[in-house]
Amino acid sequence: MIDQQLVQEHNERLVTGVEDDFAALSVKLARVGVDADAMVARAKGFAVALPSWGLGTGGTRFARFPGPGEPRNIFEKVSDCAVVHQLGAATPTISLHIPWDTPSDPSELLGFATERDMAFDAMNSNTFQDQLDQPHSYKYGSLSSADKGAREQAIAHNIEVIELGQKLGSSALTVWVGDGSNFPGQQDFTRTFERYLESTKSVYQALPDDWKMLLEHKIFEPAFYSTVIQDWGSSYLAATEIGQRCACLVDLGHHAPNVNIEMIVARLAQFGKLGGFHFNDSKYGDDDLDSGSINPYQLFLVFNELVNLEMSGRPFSPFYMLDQSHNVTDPIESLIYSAAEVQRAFVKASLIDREALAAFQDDNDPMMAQATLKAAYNLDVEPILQMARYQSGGAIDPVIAYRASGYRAQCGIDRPAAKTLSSGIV
Ligand code: LRH
Ligand code: MN
Ligand code: MN
Repeated sequence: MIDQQLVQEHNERLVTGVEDDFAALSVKLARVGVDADAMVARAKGFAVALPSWGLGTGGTRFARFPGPGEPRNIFEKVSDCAVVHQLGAATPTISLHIPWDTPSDPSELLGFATERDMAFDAMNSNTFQDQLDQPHSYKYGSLSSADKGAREQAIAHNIEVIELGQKLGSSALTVWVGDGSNFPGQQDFTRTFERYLESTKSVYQALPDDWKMLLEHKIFEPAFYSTVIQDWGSSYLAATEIGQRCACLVDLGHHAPNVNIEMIVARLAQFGKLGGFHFNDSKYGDDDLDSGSINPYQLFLVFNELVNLEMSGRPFSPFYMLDQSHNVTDPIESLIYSAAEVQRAFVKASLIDREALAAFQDDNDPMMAQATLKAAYNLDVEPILQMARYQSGGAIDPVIAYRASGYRAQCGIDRPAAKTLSSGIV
């Protein structure tokens, strides 16, 4: 972890300016009946989970350019996550990917995380890759494979992930499969989906009563012609067939360009099947860029739906996770930044005058309806986020504090990387 003294000194240098900015914003918000302190409290209550796979440089299928001091195992990943949370104060949990993160001793891992005030969020299974010494290949699919052996192996893996998650205090399993086909005619759509449903139901039978199972859809990749759970429609059908504790997970990067994701969110929520999110941003496909870096307005509109849902008083507790990894930034900085962008969208969406919006909608006044959304979106809520971090013991400007700490350089010394030239596959 970073020396808390350093964080304090950083905050002391900035806090007067933040207090001034916050006071000015409070006056402005008070004019429209909003209590800025209540917004700080909301921001402090907001949390999004970190993806364990986002702490290293993800790269692309062409090349990976590892940075210095990247984590080499799950313990080092947890250490980095703890730093992200220490400074950004919005990410108290970690979503693990198995077998990438399988610990030899789960209780040791749990203890290590707890000592750093971190806990475990949804567990991710992985049947999109073959593992060493595994008897059946996933080359032609996993839960939906025509090969019964591959299906049974994938079911058993998912059940093992649940069992491990129970030891770590998790309460959800996220299932994303790359199953699909590259050529017309390669697979029978209906029979493939039937096999998927049958396998997934077997996994569901092993789901503890207080767990959720989240089905993550994705339009394409690695399959380039058809994917079994390609969109929210297939995901909804599957989740409905499978059972009450099964719901859909929306990864923002898993849709065709220009798809109205916020409307998908509303639909799933309306029918009780909105299970959770993988937040990231993209311009072309599943780009896994930092949240809010390309289309922050879309993120805000997603949170408009989520806050609306919360205000409606319906039971609602989706899992919020980041899912990003790429080539050009320090992953700790990117994760701090993304978490703050998601939190920003949440705060801005909380500022929408919902009564006015509903009235403009009922009056068929599109100009004023969209202006009501924009009034909240265009507000600079940075002082609220800064104040929330400050009050939570985080850093007012977490990326600056992180850079000043020299944490990465120290990791470069403590974590000597094996000397290999990483090659891309074109
Ligand atoms: C698939 C995906 C899914 C995986 C992760 C590594 O594209 O979004 O969530 O588990 O990437
Ligand atoms: Mn994802
Ligand atoms: Mn993805």
